[in-house]
Amino acid sequence: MKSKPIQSKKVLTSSKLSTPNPCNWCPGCGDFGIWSAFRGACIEQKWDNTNTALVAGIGCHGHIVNFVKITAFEGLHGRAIPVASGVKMANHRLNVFVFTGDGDCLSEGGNHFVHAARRNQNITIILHDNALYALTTGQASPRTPLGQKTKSTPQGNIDDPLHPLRLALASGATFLAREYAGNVESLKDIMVKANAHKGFSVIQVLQPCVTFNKLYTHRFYQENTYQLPKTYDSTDKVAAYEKTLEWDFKKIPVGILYQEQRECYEDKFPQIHKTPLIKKPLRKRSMTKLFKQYM
Ligand SMILES: Cc1ncc(C[n+]2csc(CCOP(=O)(O)OP(=O)(O)O)c2C)c(N)n1
Ligand code: SF4
Repeated sequence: MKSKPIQSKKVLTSSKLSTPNPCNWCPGCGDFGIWSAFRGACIEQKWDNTNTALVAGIGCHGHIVNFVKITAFEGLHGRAIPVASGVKMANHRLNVFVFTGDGDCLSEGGNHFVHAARRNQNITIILHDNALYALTTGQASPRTPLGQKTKSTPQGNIDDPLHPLRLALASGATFLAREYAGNVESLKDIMVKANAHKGFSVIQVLQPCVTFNKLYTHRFYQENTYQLPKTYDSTDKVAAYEKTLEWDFKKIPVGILYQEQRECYEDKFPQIHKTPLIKKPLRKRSMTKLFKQYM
């Protein structure tokens, strides 16, 4: 494909990215780390309104788009990925980021996650994984561990949790990473690499919900995560699968788990290779003939 991502010529500063909206996350929420990392990446890479679009789901995570001055769409619960796919296909030169929660992405939006991965849609998913539904005050999500007591599981969760990177790998995603929200610099670097990767990129961010999740706390992640060693081969699919199993042993690897070069969805549409869809002239067409076939 010939067209390249649009490069902003302007110098981007922190104040240019700010919005007047007051931040409404609880003090200490892991979402602050994700916000800082993303702002840092925007400044470093000059991501702004001219070259980037954000899509968010519904939940505490989704508020992030109110605090970054870049064109954004906060969609229906679970439907962020199809909206982002549409944005990307309309203008594939944009950097497209999806901010989604573990409930939003894996429960209500689970089917979209699987199929966008299968198609290798060229977008970046930033999965705010707090292992429960936070905005609705702490019910179990697909990430809630077995046995954990929540508002909706007062006697302990009877379901096994879903592992998003394992699911994404099996579905065809081509960039998989995980980072703790408190490692802001490293998370920023991963966001930059995920966006540079041409294909479906998933970053599972370990995001403590300090109000409702008393198990997966900042301390838990500080004590139970480790950086993948430099010798780790991120092109080895079997090794990546094995890494996704390590959570079960309470040792949580962070870093880039997997990268693969594979044709992405937009590459399969020669009609948009030279010119993005939004730049194409609109042609007036009569639909009467088409409708008559169904009458
Ligand atoms: C179709 C639909 N179902 C349920 C809801 C209610 N609802 C709003 S936010 C939310 C939970 C969000 O949890 P998650 O996606 O994990 O995000 P978090 O709040 O934890 O960041 C739910 C169930 C809704 N708005 N729409
Ligand atoms: S409820 Fe949890 S996820 Fe939501 S803002 Fe508060 S700490 Fe963050």
